[in-house]
Amino acid sequence: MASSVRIAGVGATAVGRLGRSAEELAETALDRALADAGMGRGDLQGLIAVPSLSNPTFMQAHQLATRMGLLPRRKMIVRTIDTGGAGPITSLGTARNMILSGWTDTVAVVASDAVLSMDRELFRARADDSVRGSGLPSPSIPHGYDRVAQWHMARHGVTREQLAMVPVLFSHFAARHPDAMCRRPFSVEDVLASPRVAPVTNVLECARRADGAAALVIASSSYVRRQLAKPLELCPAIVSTGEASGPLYPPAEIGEEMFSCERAAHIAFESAQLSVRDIDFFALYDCFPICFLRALEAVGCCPVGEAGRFVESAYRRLAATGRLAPEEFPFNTHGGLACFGAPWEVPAMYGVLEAVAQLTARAGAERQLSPKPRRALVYGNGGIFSASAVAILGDGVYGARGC
Ligand code: MLC
Repeated sequence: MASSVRIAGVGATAVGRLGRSAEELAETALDRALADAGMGRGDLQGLIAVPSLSNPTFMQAHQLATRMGLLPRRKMIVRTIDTGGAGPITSLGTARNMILSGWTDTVAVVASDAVLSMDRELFRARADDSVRGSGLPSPSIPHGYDRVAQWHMARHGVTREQLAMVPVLFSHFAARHPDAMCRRPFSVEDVLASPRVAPVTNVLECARRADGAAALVIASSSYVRRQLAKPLELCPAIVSTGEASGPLYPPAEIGEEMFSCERAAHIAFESAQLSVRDIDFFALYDCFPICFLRALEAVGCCPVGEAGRFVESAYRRLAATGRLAPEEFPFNTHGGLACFGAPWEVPAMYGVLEAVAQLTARAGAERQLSPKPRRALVYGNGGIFSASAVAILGDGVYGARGC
């Protein structure tokens, strides 16, 4: 059995309007991740892909594997995983399990989409259709999150301004990332003055439509030691993962039972024998501010009902000094979904890539946490709080129930 499972290589394309198909982008990202690991296509023994919205195909991972000449091959497992935006983290966990089970030594995970190059009406129709039956007005996904935001505001006293502060904080980080779509920090006033999409959701608070792809190469530590020139210290371990599910869209009566991030985080913490105090960096899914606020509470960064005030205190520090040090707010230092960019089911991969950059001290002078974090937690969310997947990366408790 493998002693630990490592992220041996990462790769991504640019993010924005790229005018290339999801398949082409996937291929580029995967080849870059393989090159980063010092591997070739011939070294892969597994491939996991998530579906794209712009070009939905039957057995997406098989499509890609066949196109890239990875099949037919005797030792190759190919799987498509659909847990929406949680897909990359579900895939990470699945890849880890495949390796720990001894099925393979190496698995690539790839996510890609081209939803900005899509016709905007077609995007809206397909996005609305993804929550068919919800009865939500169009655009249905923003309206679904908006309903939850309103519920949370009524229950916990979160203010409209506190919601708006979330993308403001992340715009400050995104402006320091060379690949992010948001190029300048914006203010609460900018957010509140941007076009209204739903009652308590404006454009600058929405996951930003984008094209892009990202890939990971995952390998057993013994494979890394044996086959790769890359030092093991530059290959963070996948310490543990956890998953849980909720309904595809909010029920008529919203209640705590529809949320699943807390359970996913609990599973990940327990199997790693770690707690939130052991985590130095967090990549928390933030397709809309309410998703980030709920995640802060679910993983234990603040007590339930306090996330609005938690964000506001970071915002007040930013407003007082004009600058946000990554150590002051060790979350989504790449900028998150609204500010970095959101090619449909790819964004949790950007969370993993930023976590890997942080854990290996490669996030650059502007975003790197100091001291270098030992462990990161990455959370992916699918649908409208419909799927939660959490991964803990970095130093693990090896030999326990972790890796
Ligand atoms: C949009 N714009 C932004 C922005 N979002 N600008 C800055 N920051 C943001 N976050 C800009 C666009 O660039 C464009 O500018 C203008 O707003 C209009 O956006 P559009 O997308 O071109 O068209 P429109 O039909 O008006 O739709 C706006 C929108 C849509 C906000 C309703 O973008 C949308 O639905 N976004 C959310 C996407 C979504 O639901 N993703 C999944 C999240 S759930 P310009 O200059 O070009 O006019 C999830 C879980 C899962 O992540 O499972 O997937």
